[in-house]
Amino acid sequence: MKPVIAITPEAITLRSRMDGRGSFCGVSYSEAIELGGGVPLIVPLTRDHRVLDHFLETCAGWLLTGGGDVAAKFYAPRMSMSQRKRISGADEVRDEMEIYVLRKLQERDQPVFGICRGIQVMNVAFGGTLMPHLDGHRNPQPDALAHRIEWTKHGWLNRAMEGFDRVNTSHHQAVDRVAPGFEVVARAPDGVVEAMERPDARFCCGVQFHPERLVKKAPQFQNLFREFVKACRGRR
Ligand SMILES: [Mn+2]
Repeated sequence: MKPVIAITPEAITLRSRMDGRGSFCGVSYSEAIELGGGVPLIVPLTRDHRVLDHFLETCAGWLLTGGGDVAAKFYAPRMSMSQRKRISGADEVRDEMEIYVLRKLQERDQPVFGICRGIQVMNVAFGGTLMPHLDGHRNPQPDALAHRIEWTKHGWLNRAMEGFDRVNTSHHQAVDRVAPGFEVVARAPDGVVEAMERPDARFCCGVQFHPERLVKKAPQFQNLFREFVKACRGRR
């Protein structure tokens, strides 16, 4: 049996629809899970713990995807107005849902992989903070290997990517103070955190770049999903 991987979607609003609030998940995420040997399952946006507990029970691992910014109240309740203005696309239902799921996954030692916003909400869920805005990390081409990374520690991610050191970049926030229990494993040349992992977990990793957009371009990115799905095997 292939492991079922829960994927969290992005909250979006379509003004053209009466019931405009909905969820969206780029097909590149589900395709990357399929390529990695798993079965993707896009979960609903909800903060109902009974519903989330059901998916925690029935899915082998979770993939946290990109999207809007995490609301400031979850990591910097006293943030200045000028900084707060840089935050966009925050959805508190998604924030609360992912923070709840992350803490439960930690308790259960179940695998989780966070991409872009995923690494950021992972850091927030365990007590870290975010930079509300930074320049130089937005490249309009989704699969351009736009900047280098320097691997600072060996671990899951470095091994899976065989030390490959060029990534795409499509973010305006980043991890600031790193949550206790996590190790930064890769940084951009300007010092921005590009990957981190929790050494004592079965698989708890986050990347600031978008490997799902590069799986067909370089095998190292596909390896990330294969290793993640492999870590999920053996769990329901
Ligand atoms: Mn970057």
